Amino acid sequence: MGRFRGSSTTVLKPKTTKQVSEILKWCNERRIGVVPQGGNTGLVGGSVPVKDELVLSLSNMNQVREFDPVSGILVADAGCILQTLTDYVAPHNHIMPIDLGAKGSCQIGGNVATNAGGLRLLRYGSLHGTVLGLEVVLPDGTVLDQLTTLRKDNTGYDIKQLFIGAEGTLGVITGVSILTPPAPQASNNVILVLPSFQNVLPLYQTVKRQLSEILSAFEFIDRTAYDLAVKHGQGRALSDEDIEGAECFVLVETSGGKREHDEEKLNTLLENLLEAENPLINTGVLSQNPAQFSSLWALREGVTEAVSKEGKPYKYDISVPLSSFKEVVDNTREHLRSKGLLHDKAVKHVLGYGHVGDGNLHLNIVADSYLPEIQDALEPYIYEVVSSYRGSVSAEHGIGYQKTHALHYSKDEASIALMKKIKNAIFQDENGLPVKFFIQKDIPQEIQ
Ligand code: FAD
Ligand code: 2HG
Ligand code: ZN
Repeated sequence: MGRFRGSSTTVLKPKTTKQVSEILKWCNERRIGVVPQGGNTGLVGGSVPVKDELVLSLSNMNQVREFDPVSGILVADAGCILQTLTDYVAPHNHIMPIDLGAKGSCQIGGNVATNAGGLRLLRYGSLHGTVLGLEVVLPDGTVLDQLTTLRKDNTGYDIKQLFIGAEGTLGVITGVSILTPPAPQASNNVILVLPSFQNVLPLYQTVKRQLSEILSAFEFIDRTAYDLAVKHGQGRALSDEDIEGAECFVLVETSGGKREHDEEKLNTLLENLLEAENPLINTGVLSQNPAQFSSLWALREGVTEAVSKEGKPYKYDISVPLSSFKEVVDNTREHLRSKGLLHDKAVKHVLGYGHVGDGNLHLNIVADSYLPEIQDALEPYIYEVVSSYRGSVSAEHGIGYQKTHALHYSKDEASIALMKKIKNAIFQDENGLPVKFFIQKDIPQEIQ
């Protein structure tokens, strides 16, 4: 996002876990701040230095360690790029349980560190379920070998879970063991064009009921998000006729075992939707071949890139009730308008998109430039809205540098205190005292 900038002089790119261990031990003894960096695609400023920290890049740790085609268990270095792993397991008829727009650059270690959600969570669940084991280097250089490939292991606390989503604040992930599901025999997708956001919820219920086991994604983009994706060349635009009167769009993907069966189910769904007395959709555009399948996905996956091309993005990745998605986007726009900030030289667009099935809305505000008055208008306004729904101020992107001050909107005091205790238990010096130094340059004040 080009929003955060530090003044580091050093990037280290270790090739082995032993080297990571030596680096962390050396830095820990000298109280040198370290920023673990994966593919640097994170959206909350967690992977970039903000002061003069040492950058520890995992990009040279990029080997697959083992793959068992029978169980589908993959063990890989943390620096392997997600797309590379996807390509690696594909000939064995497996897929990665996680997929996201940044797949060409993000690393599996970064995905695990952020507990990234993405486009397949609806079907395959979160990384808390699919990651079987981790190898982690603790701040003092200790290597924690939890790289098991066991499906079951109830021997005490499940310590690896602590590092999933810890964003590098507790240690550096160097290896990941992950369960890869069998590749679906058939995948289809369709973009449904909706006249009103009100229809999204009943549509989701209908689609779930009718597609049941073959439904693998249900993603939402509003009209502004669609227009920006098209403007910046993400995917192929639908025809003018198809998008006439469209307030928003839903991308539905199916993944199943038999093409004819899945196609029949999807076609029947479309027919039922279009022929209903009060149709929930204006129309549906079904992909007819692999190129169209990718092109429809690009309209959804490409929104982040389109937003960055359009201007300077303010990003809010929130969990709120599905029924409030539109209200949150519209109210934010009106709030900015009431402050006189909705014009070409300030905020150009307010848009919403996201993972309906996960209750996760991406609220993006695109500005001409980053301005303090926009920032002040957005925060704490948005966090208070989220808090009023008992939602989350970071559904899937993490806390990073950007959201540290907002943690208390989603976590109560007791939870923050417990996080602090856990952190202190890991960051002890040889006298048993918690060290006042952290592996990542900026930890929420509340848990320092
Ligand atoms: P980085 O950005 O390098 O790092 C992210 C954080 O993890 C930092 O705090 C860093 O210090 C830490 N870290 C990185 N590697 C390690 C390691 N080996 N050990 C310990 N800590 C580490 N996120 C979603 O959840 N769902 C999405 O659908 C999604 N889509 C995206 C689409 C685009 C186009 C982009 C640009 C981003 C998207 N993201 C999404 C954000 C997401 O968090 C990242 O893309 C990804 O998970 C981060 O991986 P990375 O390797 O780039 O990590
Ligand atoms: C997505 O779902 C990502 O496309 C990115 O999580 C969201 O850029 C964003 O705000
Ligand atoms: Zn997302």
